[in-house]
Amino acid sequence: MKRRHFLFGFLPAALLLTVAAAGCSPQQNTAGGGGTAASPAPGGGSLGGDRPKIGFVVKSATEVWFQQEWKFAQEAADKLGFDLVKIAADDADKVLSALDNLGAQGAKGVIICSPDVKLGPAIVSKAKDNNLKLMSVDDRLVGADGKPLADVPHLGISARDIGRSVGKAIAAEMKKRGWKPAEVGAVALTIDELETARERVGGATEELVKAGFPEANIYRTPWKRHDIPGALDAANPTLTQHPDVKKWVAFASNDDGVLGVVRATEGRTIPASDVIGVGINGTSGVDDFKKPNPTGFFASVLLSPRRHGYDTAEAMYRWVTEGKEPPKETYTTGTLITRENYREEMKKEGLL
Ligand code: FCA
Repeated sequence: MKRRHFLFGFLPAALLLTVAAAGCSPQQNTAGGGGTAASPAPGGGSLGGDRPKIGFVVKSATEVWFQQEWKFAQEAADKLGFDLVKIAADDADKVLSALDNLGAQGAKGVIICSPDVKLGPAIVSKAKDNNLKLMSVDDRLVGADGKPLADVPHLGISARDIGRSVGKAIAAEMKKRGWKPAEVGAVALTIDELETARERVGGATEELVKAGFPEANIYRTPWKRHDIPGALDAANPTLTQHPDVKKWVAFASNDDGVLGVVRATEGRTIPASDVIGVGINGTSGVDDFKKPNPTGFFASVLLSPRRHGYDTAEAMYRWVTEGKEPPKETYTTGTLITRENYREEMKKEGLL
């Protein structure tokens, strides 16, 4: 799939983001793309009365990553001429009723990042009942046996490789700061039920150990509520249990996890210079880079919400209008960003 560059700032997406940023609890939300005020289709696509409708269901409307994904999906809708229905669904009931709701609105397809990938078979059957073509983004749906649903087209990240670059970045920075691995503790926030998270944390662990980090000093800590406060709460007991450790590194499946750990170290007045946190996404970690003084959030692997939002929406549009099915698997890559290079890298992605 091709990379595309467009102008930003379409009003519906902006309005939606304002609602999400104001702390609107995740719920069905058809503001933005689903409106009937059909905007022109500058890039061609279907003109006239029958614009196709496509749903984009995400597990969290408050996580910046998903706001960005929606924003780029909306760009595809505006450019190609279809209506995008954005729905946040943070539990099984909301996911299933979102699919019924889309069916009732006459939507033709849906892209989903489910709050629980084990809902896979239920999602497939609901989509079928509602005549919705289905593809997954970010988190791959699994069947009752825990194996990926290979028939559902999926676009995700190259999780193991991206995790490896997190581990390498931490190891390189430790070396630069002259830290002795034996004196350092690692908080690794885990979501073991989610393959992409397992792979990311697994890749980072693998590289750290390869670089000489003692495996026994990697404290795997389950991350139950997948937001920054949830990560802070998860990290605190781990830090408390190791009062002798003075230098910490942190990694997780995304920025929010690492930001939570970093906030926990700050709460315990561990100096930023004694913390090396490396995230994934770039979309929320960037807030720490913008602070005047460095924090313990040292780097992130910047992903492409544009590819995850725009490309999936375009692929679904082609599927419903031309019958062209998306590839079964597409995996995207990332770029390491720090305070030094984040501006130019984020500009390239249309994020600044
Ligand atoms: C998962 C994570 C998100 C983002 C996405 C690509 O869904 O929860 O933060 O990293 O994969």
